Formats: sequence, C-alpha cells, structure tokens
Amino acid sequence: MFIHRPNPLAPRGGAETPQRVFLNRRRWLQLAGMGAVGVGAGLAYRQWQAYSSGADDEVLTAGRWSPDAERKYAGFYPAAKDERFEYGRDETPAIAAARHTNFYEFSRFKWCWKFVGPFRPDPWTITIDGLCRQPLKLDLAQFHRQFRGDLVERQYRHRCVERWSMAVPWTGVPLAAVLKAADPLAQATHIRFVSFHRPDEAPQQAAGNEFPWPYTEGLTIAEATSELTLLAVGVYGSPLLKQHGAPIRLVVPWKYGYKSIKSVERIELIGRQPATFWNTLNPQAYPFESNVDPAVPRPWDQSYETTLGSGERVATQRYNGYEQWVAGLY
Ligand SMILES: Nc1nc2c(c(=O)[nH]1)N[C@H]1C(S)=C(S)[C@@H](COP(=O)(O)O)O[C@H]1N2
Ligand SMILES: [Mo]
Repeated sequence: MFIHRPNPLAPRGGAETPQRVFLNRRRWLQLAGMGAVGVGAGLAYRQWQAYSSGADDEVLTAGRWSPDAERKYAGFYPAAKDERFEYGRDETPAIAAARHTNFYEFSRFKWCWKFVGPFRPDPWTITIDGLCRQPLKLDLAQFHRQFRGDLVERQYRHRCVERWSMAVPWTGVPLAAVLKAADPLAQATHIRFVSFHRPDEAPQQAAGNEFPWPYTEGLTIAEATSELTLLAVGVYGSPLLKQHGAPIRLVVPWKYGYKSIKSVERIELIGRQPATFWNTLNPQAYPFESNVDPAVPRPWDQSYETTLGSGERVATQRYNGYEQWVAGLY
C-alpha cells in the first residue's frame, strides 16, 4: 500500500521563508559541502602521498635480498656491456624505476616496493622442460655458473601499455642460449613461462581475488630465440631488486611490458599457444602477440608515452624502436 507522507526534508514553513533567504541558505550549504569534500580530498591525497612515497633509501633497500644471498652473485657484476644497444634517450634513474613498478602479486598500485619484504628470491630453482631432450633444473647459483659466458649488460627501452616507459640496463643471458642447452624437439612451437605462487610471501595471491595465479606468459619459439629476448638476473649492475622481478625475469623490449614476466620459475617448451595472465583476463585489450604499436589503441591511445623520472612525453615507436631486430619475425 502506498502511503502519502509529508516530506520530512521539505523546508518547514517554507511558504513563510522569503525566497532570497531560502536560496542563500541553500547556496551556503552547497559551498560548505564542497569545502568539506575539498578538505577531505586534500587530507586523503596527503595520506595517500605519505603512504606511497617513502625516502629514496627506503625504496631502494626494501627490495634488496639478504646480504648473504646478494654476496653469492656479486662476482657476476659488472657483466660485459653489449655495445650494440643504446637507449637513444636518457637512462631512467634507478630510484624512479624502483618506485614505480607493476607486480600484481604484491599490489595493484605502483608502490610494490612496500610489499616485497617477505618475498624470498633465494634459494630459487628454475626449470626448463617440456618438449626438449635435455630438461634443466638449476638453482640460481648453478644457473649463473652454467651461463656465465653468455652474461651481458644491455641498455633497453621498456614500454608499459599504461603508457609509461623507462630505459634501464639489464644484466642477463639471451634466452636462446638457455633454450639451446635444453635441446628443443621439433614439435616445440611455443614457450610458456610460469611465475611463482606463494600466498605466504605475496599479499595479492593471498587475497583470494579473481586473478588467475600464477602469472603466466608465452612467446613463439621464433620470438623466444630472437637476439633481443633476455632472461635478466640484474638491473643497474646489481641483482634485480625484488620489485623488478628477482631473481630472474624475462625481458622482451619490443612488446608491451606485461609480456616481460617477472620472477620466473618454469620455462616450458610446448606445442601450442599457451594461455597467459592478462590475455585470460581481457583478450581484447591484451592479445597474445602484443607488440608495441602506436597505431593500435589498447583500447586507449598508444601513440605516446611518458618516461619515468623526467616525465617527458615522447612519441611511441613501432616495435618500441626495435624494428630492425624483430620485423622479420612478423
Ligand atoms: N609476475 C609478474 N610479472 C610482471 C608483472 C606482474 O604483475 N607480475 N607486471 C608486468 C608489467 S605490466 C610490466 S609493465 C613490467 C614492469 O616491470 P618493472 O616493474 O620492473 O618496470 O613487468 C611485467 N611482469
Ligand atoms: Mo605494464
């Protein structure tokens, strides 16, 4: 039954209230309301900033491994510089790169450095198996020893689909050298990369959210054995900070950043295109191939990017400027 009730919010004695006073009161209430919202937003913004910033020293040390673990790998740095690669722009300061990272296992926001403390990148085992004659199961020290002769430092640009970019020196081994050691079978057409699944160390994996953990990625064999494709163990001449994907990550600089999977545990040679993390969540926005292309919105405009640190806006290049290395693949 519909009961007609007097509106409790109607101004009482409204008829007697002179129109001018009524309007003024309403305007005052509006302004007061906006002011309160403004003060509230200001406070929230300052709290947000305080929470997400942190002193440079704090940001850089939060992602370090234990001193004992780091000492084991100190002898591998600096690696021989591969002079074929240059940024063509300024190098991103290490602090700017360390502050602003994507690592969904730890946070949906960029200040992942705040959450990586409990993560243990050492001991770590990396497995290369599947369609190959010589599957490898190596701990981190064995990996370093076995591929010491292939270890190089390379200056690469990195382009995130969110439109930020950086230019950093990775230390790593060409993936082709690692795959060669595993001796792939002819049926192997693709590579599947699998990251870790450790809810005890990674808060977003414990959060019971909708993400298809563990993070996975994939490449074709031709892409995986391209000269550019690197398995990185270091950046800026030191072992990878945890937030950069310690202790070992993929770097494919002609593709959007999400293809460069961090903290890899398994590299599997398979005979079909694998499912991948972001492609599973949204196949339209994150196709399997995902080569950087300024002409194709994803779905937002990709024609420009903003560099971490300097905040400079620069035009995005096809294949992120690596056309001479990879155009032959497509
Ligand atoms: N395991 C894992 N790898 C990942 C991600 C992630 O969330 N988890 N984010 C990707 C995205 S979107 C980008 S842009 C790069 C960021 O690398 P950086 O934080 O070292 O700059 O890592 C990629 N690799
Ligand atoms: Mo990204």
